[in-house]
Amino acid sequence: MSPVSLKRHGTVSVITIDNPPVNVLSQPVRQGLVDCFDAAEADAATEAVVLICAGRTFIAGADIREFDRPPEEPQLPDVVARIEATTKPVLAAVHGTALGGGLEVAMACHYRLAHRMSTLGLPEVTLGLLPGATGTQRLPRLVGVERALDMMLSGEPVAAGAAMEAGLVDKLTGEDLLAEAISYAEKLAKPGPRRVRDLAVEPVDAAVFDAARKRISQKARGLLSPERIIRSVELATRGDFDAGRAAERRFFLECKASAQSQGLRHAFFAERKTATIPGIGKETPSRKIENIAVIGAGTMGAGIAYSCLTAGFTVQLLDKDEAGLARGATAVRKLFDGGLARGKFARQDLESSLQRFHASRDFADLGGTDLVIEAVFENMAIKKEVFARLDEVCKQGAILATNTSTLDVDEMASATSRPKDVIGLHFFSPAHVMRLLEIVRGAETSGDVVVTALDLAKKLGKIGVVVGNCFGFVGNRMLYSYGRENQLLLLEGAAPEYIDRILTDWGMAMGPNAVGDLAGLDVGYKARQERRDRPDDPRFYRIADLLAELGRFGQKTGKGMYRYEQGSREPVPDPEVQALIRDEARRLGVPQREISETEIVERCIYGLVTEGARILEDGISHRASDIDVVWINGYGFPRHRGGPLNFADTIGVKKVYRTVAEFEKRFGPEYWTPPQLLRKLAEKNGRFGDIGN
Ligand code: 3H9
Repeated sequence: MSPVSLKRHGTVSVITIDNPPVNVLSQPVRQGLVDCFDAAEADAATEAVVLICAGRTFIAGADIREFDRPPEEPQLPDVVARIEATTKPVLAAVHGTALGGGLEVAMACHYRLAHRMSTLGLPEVTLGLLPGATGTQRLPRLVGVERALDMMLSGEPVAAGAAMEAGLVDKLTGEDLLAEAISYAEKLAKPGPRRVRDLAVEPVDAAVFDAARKRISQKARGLLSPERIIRSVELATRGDFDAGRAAERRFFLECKASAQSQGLRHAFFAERKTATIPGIGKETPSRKIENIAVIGAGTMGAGIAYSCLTAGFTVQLLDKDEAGLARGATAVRKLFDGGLARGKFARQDLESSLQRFHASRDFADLGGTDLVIEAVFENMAIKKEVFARLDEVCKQGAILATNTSTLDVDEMASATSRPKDVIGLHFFSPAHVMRLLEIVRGAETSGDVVVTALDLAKKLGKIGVVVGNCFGFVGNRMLYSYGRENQLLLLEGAAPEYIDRILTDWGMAMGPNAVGDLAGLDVGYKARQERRDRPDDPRFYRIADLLAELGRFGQKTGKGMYRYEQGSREPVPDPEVQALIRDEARRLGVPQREISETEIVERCIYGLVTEGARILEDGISHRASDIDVVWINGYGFPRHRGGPLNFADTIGVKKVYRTVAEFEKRFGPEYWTPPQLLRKLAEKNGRFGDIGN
């Protein structure tokens, strides 16, 4: 049965798309639309047509899954042209979200009625695409060039009210969308069809395009689709709709075929897969969480408390130190002030959130807590003490979580009588900004605790990724390999700023040396001291350790791998560090040499890939794409490369394997022995992307 149906109500034909969950424009929908518009056109009793969707939303866009297959007829630009050509007035009735191809379909309709709570947008840029069904030509005709560029370059949807003010929507409605649409359509027979393609684009100064180009050169460095969006809109201003449409189509196909779009599409689906956990069925219940306690009122604890408060939980911040607790409470308040200033919520929401916030120094206050998140100093003995105390005071069924970034969750669980209730919730700093939550499942953590943690992530607006228990879990375990190569490259003669520039040019949000200074070199130093399986290699993180031992902790001390002028976060290369690295290399007998850009990228990024492969082999992650999600959302890995393992798939696992095998010969087997999984995949021409899906 077709997902598109036609039913006449008096003189109005209603075409309904019913393609759950989000009414994407897959081939049967496109065919159904053409058939139904043909039928409505041919029906003499029909004077106007309404296009509406069943279920929770209007059309959410083209079916992205189809982009990896050869295109099937009818194609969306033709469907859109068919809708616009209808000789009877066509009204789009929008609810939920009208996104991408969905908004393009709505713009091909002659009028648009939108539910007050709906949103409309062209998010194609987030998938490395541009609107490919005349969106780049129609939107500027409706809302003007500047607004259209903003919407398409940010990909952010706009609320129906704002869309109406901008000219994208003709009328807003309350609850009964269908009834209001029919009544509105009945009045449209007289004005008749009104086609967006016939509207003129208001002329703008060329400076508008220069400004947009400047913006993308800063924000979307090296990305193809933003530039193609700007060019398409420039063409729209020339007034020839068909020429603009043809160029847009060419650009769309170019972007769709690009590795950037493939990587971004991979990231889109990877992020939606993380909630499916092998062995935990949909029937597994979630525990009820209303009251959350955060132990440790440092920066991380305050950030976690703030995130939980803004998500509607009641939060208790606990610290044994009075002054520390006061500082934590002030930090929470400051985060709220910042949120208010940025328009994240209204003042009354702030006040009601703060009413749910309590500070305490007494563990005995935690008796009613549903979930405790421990965020104390990264030291096993201290953490075990905290867990033993929690075991005494918390009610049965409470979840006891640790925010450790590297330490053994099972060992902490062993300090309690209820290891099945213990889990790792590894937030990333700043906790209220970073979207990743690594959910560490201990050997005994029960399924419902994992499900509850995934639910919590969703409520906090984060992406929860379930990982196993090992030193550093997924993210930091891989970071060790990446950082290890950075450190070795320093000793071998590559300057910190050279390595950082090459890796940021490659797409990393920041270089590893600038990141170290931002996070604090003392933090990594202490974590390495706690590490039991630290390699017996004098070169291992030698430069970072040396700087930390000299009190050069990074930005907070004004000196680290770089130096920082008073009050500035701008890293300045420091000759002292260069001399120190040279001396240390000499002392350790490491010859310094010129190192190519390719070698830097390969050693750092293949370091990530090989550790990722080991993580899969060890069962710490059960899906390659989960590893990609961790690195994209927690470590600034370029989203358009789809994560480290997707990147390996893109360039070919065979190539990665061959290079790693060469590195084994060149640099020794200690770090570079190719994992079995990498070898096996290379032998059978396999892909990481097929693991765990
Ligand atoms: C485009 O339109 C190109 C055109 O300009 C030109 C063409 C020629 N395709 O996110 P959810 C799946 S590009 C295929 O969990 P929510 C999703 O994977 C497109 N599948 O729900 C998930 O599947 P599963 C432009 C899609 O309520 C399920 O639907 N449009 C698509 O949190 C539910 O999704 C976009 O970029 C899709 N387009 O959020 C919008 N969309 O259940 C992309 C969703 O198997 N979509 N799925 O895991 C979204 O932003 C959100 O899905 C939406 C709902 C806000 C709609």
